[in-house]
Amino acid sequence: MQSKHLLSIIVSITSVSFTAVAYAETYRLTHNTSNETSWQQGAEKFHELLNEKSDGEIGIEIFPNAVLSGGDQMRQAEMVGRGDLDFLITSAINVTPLISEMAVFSLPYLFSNYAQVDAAIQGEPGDKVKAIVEEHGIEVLAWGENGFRELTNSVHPIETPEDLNGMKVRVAGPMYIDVFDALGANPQQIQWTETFSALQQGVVDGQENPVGSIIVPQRIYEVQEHLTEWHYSYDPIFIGVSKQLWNSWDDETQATVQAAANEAMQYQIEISRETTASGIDTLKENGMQITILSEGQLQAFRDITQPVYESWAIRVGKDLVQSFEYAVEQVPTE
Ligand code: X2X
Repeated sequence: MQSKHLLSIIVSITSVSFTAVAYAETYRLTHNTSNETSWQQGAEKFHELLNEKSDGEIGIEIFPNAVLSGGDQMRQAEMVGRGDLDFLITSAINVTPLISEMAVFSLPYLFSNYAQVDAAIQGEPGDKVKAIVEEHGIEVLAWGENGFRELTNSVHPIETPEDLNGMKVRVAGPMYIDVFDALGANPQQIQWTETFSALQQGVVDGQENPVGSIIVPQRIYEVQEHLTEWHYSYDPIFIGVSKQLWNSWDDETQATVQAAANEAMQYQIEISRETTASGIDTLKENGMQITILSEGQLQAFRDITQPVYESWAIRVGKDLVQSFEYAVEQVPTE
């Protein structure tokens, strides 16, 4: 009799705590930059909006610097795809080892301006990529922006491909290795979280990243003297969620999560573009020397990276590349 009573107490305690968890879900979100970036601000906005729209039922715990994948920025997508992690914010180039089609956005010199970027990525071509990523267990909720990637180094101003000859440059992913090989540089793939100290210690001389999203907030100007605005590759980010988790939600929850992601990424894009617009001045104030290339100088970089465009276009798939090219062509270059 007494033990039966004890059992019923245990059962009721268990169910009380179970009920409490079921009414306030906290999910884990991984991203691979510091907590100073617009990626982090986008993640915080996502948490805020989710909380608000779900009347406090859903929250997000944010883990920057890819800590949940042991600092390995490429592994985050794999983990979310398997359902081991809930949400991620990462940039397209990090997903290329898992899904080669994700390289389409960053093909060298595909995009010349934001209007072209928006037409393609927020339009039908972007939706095609979403459908491909979904097959790998990740629901892409909304696209945000890392940005046009610019080149920095600690040796000398870069004005021509020859200036890159033999230079040790840290790159993020496989396609960029091919690009820098084509440019005659010496590319090395290094985790982003290890790049600042690699630059500081002279393991590498240079790196490439967007001004507003990364170079300014992660204070790359402290370890780099020169920046060349060459806009060679565009890199989007996205909020993704494990398909397994997504499928476990009813329509209403899905709509709430979707709406929060849309707004959060819109907000993130705004910050990223504002910081980029003011970024060159910030970098100058912090002692960087800025090189702006003329149209003729840019053409030399376009020409030399064209074979990499061609070979990666084959890996991505002709149809997908063409849908991006078509969307770009509908928008004037300047
Ligand atoms: O690693 C990088 O360079 C970064 C932070 O831009 C990416 O995630 C691709």
